[in-house]
Amino acid sequence: MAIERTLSIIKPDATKRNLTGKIVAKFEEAGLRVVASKRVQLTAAQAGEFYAEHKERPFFGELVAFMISEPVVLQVLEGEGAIAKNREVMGATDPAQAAEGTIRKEFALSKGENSAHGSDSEAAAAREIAFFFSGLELVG
Ligand code: RTP
Ligand code: MG
Repeated sequence: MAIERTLSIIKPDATKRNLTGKIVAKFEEAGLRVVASKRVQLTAAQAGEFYAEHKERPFFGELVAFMISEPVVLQVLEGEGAIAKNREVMGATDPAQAAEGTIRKEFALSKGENSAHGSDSEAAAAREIAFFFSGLELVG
């Protein structure tokens, strides 16, 4: 399988509860490597543009408000099949549906406050990495 890069966000519910290290450890244990990392406070405009695909969904306003409620940790993860692997380690969107041992099963509070984001395709990964990081910030 090819070496890929994917965008991960440790969401406000997790940064607020000081779970950043525990979440990064799950990715590292799965063979993913952190090749870029920064902690930022998103603006509503940035969060809205990032999640633009969900603009018409009923939870969009709530999602943007949540994503700007505390700082987030933005990371680029690299590894074999990193896009799918990241999503496997995160687990299903709704923690009630997430498999044992996944980030969302262990840490998520609800379907909305679900601790982590991961790009869902190669195209999304390319767009999302470029949205938050410049080439100079990516150190393989
Ligand atoms: P993400 O994009 O954050 O990695 O999550 P995902 O692919 O598993 O889920 P997606 O369908 O893309 O939804 C994006 C985020 O919106 C929030 N959400 N809330 N209240 C709700 O019914 C609901 N549904 C989705 C979650 O934070 C979800 O991760
Ligand atoms: Mg998604």
